[in-house]
Amino acid sequence: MTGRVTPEVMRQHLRMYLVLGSVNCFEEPRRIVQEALAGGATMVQFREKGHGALVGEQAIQLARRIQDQCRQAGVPFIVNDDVELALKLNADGVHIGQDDECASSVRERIGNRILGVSAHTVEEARRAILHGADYLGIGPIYSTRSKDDAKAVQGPAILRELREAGIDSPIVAIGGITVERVEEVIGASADGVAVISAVTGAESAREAVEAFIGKICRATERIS
Ligand code: FQP
Ligand code: MG
Repeated sequence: MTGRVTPEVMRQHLRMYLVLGSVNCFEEPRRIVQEALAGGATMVQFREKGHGALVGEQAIQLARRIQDQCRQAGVPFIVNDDVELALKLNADGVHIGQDDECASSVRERIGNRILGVSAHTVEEARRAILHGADYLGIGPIYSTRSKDDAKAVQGPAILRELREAGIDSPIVAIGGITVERVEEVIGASADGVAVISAVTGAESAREAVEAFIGKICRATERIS
């Protein structure tokens, strides 16, 4: 058995992280995923929630299809919230937030799979790492319409604050991130960006992802 993902590899996976569910898609989710993977998305999260979300067998079917696509592209497939589903599908990982099951108990259940945890403060971030998180999802950095119960907008300052507090774990920024905002977010020391609508709502998901990747590469070169 291989061990936990290393921080170096985790940072690579986080560069261009696509998060989506059927609710976010105006066309076949699998087409958007295909395009995004062709454009170079580095990780995908299945987040099937919100008004009109699929449940039961239909949700599982969609998850399986996206997982297959990820497998073929060699990109990790992460399940949001639903640890049971992640285990059933043998997903590469799980993402949980502060209102979900406790990180340490999820870590016990998922073994060496990737564990992502949402955090909004230095304290939450420290606890998440202590409890076994492989990466932190930090946001909302900007205002977003993809999450009804999103917390207050934090701005990129929270990213700098976490680093100044000595947190050097892999961090992905989420919430309202557009291509134009990549430089600011990476400059504030995120390892990557997680996006929903900037890709699912784009005319071409592939071109959107390519534009993100281009910006991320340039921004990372600048700070390293
Ligand atoms: N960061 C990320 C990630 N993914 C997420 N799903 C969240 C943050 C939000 O539990 P949570 O997690 O606060 O809300 P929800 O379950 O509604 O998504 F960085 F991984 F992209
Ligand atoms: Mg959650």
